[in-house]
Amino acid sequence: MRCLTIFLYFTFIISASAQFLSASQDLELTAAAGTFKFPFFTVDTPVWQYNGQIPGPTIRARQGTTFTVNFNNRLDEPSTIHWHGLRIDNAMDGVPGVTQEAVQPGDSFVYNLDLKEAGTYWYHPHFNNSEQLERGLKGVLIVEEQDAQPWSQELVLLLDDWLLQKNGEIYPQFNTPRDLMHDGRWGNVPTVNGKVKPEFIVNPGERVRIRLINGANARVFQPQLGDDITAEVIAVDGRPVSEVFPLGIFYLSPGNRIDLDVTVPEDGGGKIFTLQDGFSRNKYQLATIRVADKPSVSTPDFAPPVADNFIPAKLFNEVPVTKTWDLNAFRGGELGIGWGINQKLWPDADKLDIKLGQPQKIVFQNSSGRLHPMHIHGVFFRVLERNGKPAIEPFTRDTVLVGPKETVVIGLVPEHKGIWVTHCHILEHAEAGMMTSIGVDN
Ligand SMILES: [Cu+2]
Repeated sequence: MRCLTIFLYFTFIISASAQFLSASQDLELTAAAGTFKFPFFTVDTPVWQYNGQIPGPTIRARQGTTFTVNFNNRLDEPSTIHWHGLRIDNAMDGVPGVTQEAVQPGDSFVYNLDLKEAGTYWYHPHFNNSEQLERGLKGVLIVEEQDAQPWSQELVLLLDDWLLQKNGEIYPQFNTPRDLMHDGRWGNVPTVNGKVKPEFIVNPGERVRIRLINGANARVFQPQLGDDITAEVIAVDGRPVSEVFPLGIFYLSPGNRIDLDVTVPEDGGGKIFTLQDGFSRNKYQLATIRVADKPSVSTPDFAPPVADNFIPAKLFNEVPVTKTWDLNAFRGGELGIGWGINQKLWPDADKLDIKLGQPQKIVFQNSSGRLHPMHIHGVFFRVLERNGKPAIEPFTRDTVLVGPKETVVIGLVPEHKGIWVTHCHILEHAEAGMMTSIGVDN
């Protein structure tokens, strides 16, 4: 009975954080050790969490405002917060040793976030990443458009996975040789907002905005909703697409986000739609969407915003390659296996210096047989080519999955001065050195 009570309690907390927490313009965010109840264990799992919640509170703020977060570190080790995808003042980017000093245990740091662009973002530490995120430190940050749109409802789904032992504890060895030699640490328990296969209720005829965020250390998701429900991608990595397209096959790698425009069929009352993952060989269920057995509501008729043609691919036609980054592993580094960018391990990487406003072409050349979702802080980019063939992507990104032996060419126009790190978002690879930086100046 006690377990059930705790479970219900946590369920309430999670749904409250995911659905109803609407922030004022200031927030205290405290990282500390705590416990979390997974449904299939009789014991509580020790975790690290923000404000006592798994996942951390969903922060909602409006475009055009400044949002202040007072971060308190109550962990036994240093930490910081990185605001993934936000293009903000470099000093607020949360990278220790680059944009700020690490926040020591017991100390605090104030992040002032100037929210210029609406979209789906998330936040997480940028210190000892592979352990701090895996133990539970992450949350969603939503910047709402100034002009609200008449969605019937909005669902926010933070996808994650956990590597749990039979005793209910998080597997305590991090950055193992196995993690490092492979595609990082993949868990055995996928979750959505900290829950296992949660159910979301919608009404027939509703038009629902679904925000999907991949907060896992290493797992790639390929979300699928089936053919019986219309799901179109309206935003990638926080920014509206320039042309809406069906969900189809979209690799949501660690760090990626997509926003979906989902129309529930008018005659769908009583049906259940499954959100499943199609990336792994064996498909598995992430969540279900249950349609209430009720008459249809009227479907709101509106067009979600599309991006103006921010960086046309042709802008890069005459641009020579600024830099090729070769991605590969070798013996070395503190962990015994180093993941290098041009054979160099962070922090011994070569900074790439580029000029504000000048188009740049950068090549990710994966010489390894592993996955590398490459993330650039503070800038969005377009994928121009994959393996020498033009890529057709009507959107920008801040993270791109570079497959085994694949070569991906990207184009970007830096808009914000500062030092922006670039790293693999498989956090074990990043911890093993796969990080470099871009310096943007006049
Ligand atoms: Cu990698």
